[in-house]
Amino acid sequence: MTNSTELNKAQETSLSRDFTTLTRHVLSQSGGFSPAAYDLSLLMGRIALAGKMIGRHLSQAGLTADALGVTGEINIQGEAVKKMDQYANRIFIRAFEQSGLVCRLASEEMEKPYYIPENCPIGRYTLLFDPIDGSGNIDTNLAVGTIFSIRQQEGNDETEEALDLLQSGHKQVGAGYILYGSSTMFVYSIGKGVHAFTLDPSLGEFILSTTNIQIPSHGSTYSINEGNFWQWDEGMREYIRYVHKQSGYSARYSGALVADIHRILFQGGVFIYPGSQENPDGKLRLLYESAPLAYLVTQAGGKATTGSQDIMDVVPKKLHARTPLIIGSPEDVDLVLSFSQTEVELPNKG
Ligand code: P6P
Repeated sequence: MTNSTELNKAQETSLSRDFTTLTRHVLSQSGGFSPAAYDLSLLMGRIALAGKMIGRHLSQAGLTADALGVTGEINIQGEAVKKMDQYANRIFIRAFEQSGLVCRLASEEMEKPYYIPENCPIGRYTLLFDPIDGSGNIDTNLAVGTIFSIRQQEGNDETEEALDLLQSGHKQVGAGYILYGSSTMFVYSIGKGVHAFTLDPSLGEFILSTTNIQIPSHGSTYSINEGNFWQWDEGMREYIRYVHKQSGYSARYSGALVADIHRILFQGGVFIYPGSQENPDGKLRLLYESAPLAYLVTQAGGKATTGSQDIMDVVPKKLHARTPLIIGSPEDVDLVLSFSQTEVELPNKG
């Protein structure tokens, strides 16, 4: 029989949890109630609003005429544009117009940055984002995500080159992702640890579910598209042969970077999208995919590298620059790197 004290304690815990909303948490993380803290909290709240609207559209896509499939256009990446990509990109634009928060949006779906001049005198942030990561999964109802990165707006560079964005990942003031999976989750950091929120549809709020996530030092998962095996260099092929021979490794690859990273953030392991003979820089974009995820994973105690340089140190030459990516638990990233030396010294795994 639960006595009233235990009941009250449980109710108190539940109430406290329900009031730890995303915007309140960002305020507490920002260490006070300064205008900058409020701006960041409101900005995160607008990203969350966009995520809720995208999640709602995804959940009804199968029942909504004209929601699925391709638009017939090819984006700057040379990829077929999914209708959902375009919808999600428009959602972000609408979420930040008249917000006074963000002066410029840079997206995988837009060749050039999108300026919101009425915000620029006030909103001193640039938001970089991949509105739907893994959109190939949409038509088969598999997990997809949104990735975002927040940088200070420096100068009034309204030229389309957005030269001030071509700086390293250390210039990020915050980053995160939204995972549209069995539940919708919002995971972010503003440099004080990594925190996860789960959408409570009955409240329409993202509620804190895991705080100060620490990635395990090692995990059993290796996540890579082995269909490209013969495209890789010999060191990467040796790594794959090594994990094939070792017991205790599992291959998991969803086709959506956010879903694979989310698994690794919580359970450990390594995600790899290497360069190939055809595409030495790999496939993933730096500014709105690899750099924000590197920011998060390193905040959680993990590692992220191109194979020769920390992702956070890479300075892009162009807005849609690509980069190879090896990211995850420190021991597992180091194991991959140990095969990239010319002499393969097999780690003495038992
Ligand atoms: P591949 C989705 O297109 C994406 O950008 C990531 O979400 C995903 O990890 C990767 O590309 C999948 O690429 O070449 O293995 O299909």
